[in-house]
Amino acid sequence: NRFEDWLRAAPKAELHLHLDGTLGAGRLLQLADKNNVPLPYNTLQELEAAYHFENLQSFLDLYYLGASVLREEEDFYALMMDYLLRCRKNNIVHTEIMIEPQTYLPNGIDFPVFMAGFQRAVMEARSRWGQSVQLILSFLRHLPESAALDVLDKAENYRDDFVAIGLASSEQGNPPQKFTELYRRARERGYRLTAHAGEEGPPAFIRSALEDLTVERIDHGVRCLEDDTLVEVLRERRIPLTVCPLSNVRLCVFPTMKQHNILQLLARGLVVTVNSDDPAYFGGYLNDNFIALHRALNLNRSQALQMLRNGFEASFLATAEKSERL
Ligand code: ES4
Ligand code: ZN
Repeated sequence: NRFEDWLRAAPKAELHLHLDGTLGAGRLLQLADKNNVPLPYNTLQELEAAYHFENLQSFLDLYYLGASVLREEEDFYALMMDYLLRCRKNNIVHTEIMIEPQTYLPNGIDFPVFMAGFQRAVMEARSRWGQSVQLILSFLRHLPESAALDVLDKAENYRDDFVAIGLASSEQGNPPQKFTELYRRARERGYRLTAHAGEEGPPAFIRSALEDLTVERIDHGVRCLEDDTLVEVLRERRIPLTVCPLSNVRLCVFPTMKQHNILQLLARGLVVTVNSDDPAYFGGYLNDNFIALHRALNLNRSQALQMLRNGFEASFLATAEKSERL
């Protein structure tokens, strides 16, 4: 297939990826066994049968359980290295990876353990094949802002490892304005700013992320189409949306891929990008997301090329580094 071959070969940027979302079922069970972490699933069949979600929360319950098997530096190294090798296979030349310390800290795993594993894998990929990688320090919004502030302070020892902060987890009941002080401090410390908004939450959450948190881009943001004035703000300010098609269908944000609104977002002049979110749970890496759009929505080359270019424009690379890629 000509489109698919062309797409696979095209250089890409990925901007919305949770590292814990790349933990495949096979490695998950292997690490649970190695680290003596008890799970309610004992076989690959049992575990994979659980990969059916009704909404974001039903997914997050399995996702946090899965991540709890990560315990030792070598586990974090292996997880990061597996994903970076996937980048190479998918021609993802630049990637921005969300790391969520609040998933590991309750298990007694602290920054020195997971950061050592992540840093070693990233350095290897940079030196072995010139992979471009930036890390995003992502906070869990179902937890209090005070907990996030403590993590931001802990991350000061790793300030150079993170380009930005992000905000993920349960959107319903946890509006962006809950984290106004976190974003104020992060901005002061020179972090770039992004946040999940408008995946399950209303357009008002996208507005709050822009106004209260002063984010430069929005993760997901697909519900913006419910508010014409908001669409105009996003278009005018060229605020990128990191859209995750397979994720949205698996989490029932849209009933099927044919009903996804990504081409409407693009037609409205928004800076739309394509991303995989949690590829091990949602049935595909970045190339699979583009191919699913081609099959369901007849995504054509010019639309795909626009979104590929948007990926580099929307990245947190410095302007000089961007122009080399574009
Ligand atoms: C997530 Cl799809 C999604 N939404 C919000 N938080 C998340 N964490 C991992 N995947
Ligand atoms: Zn996400």
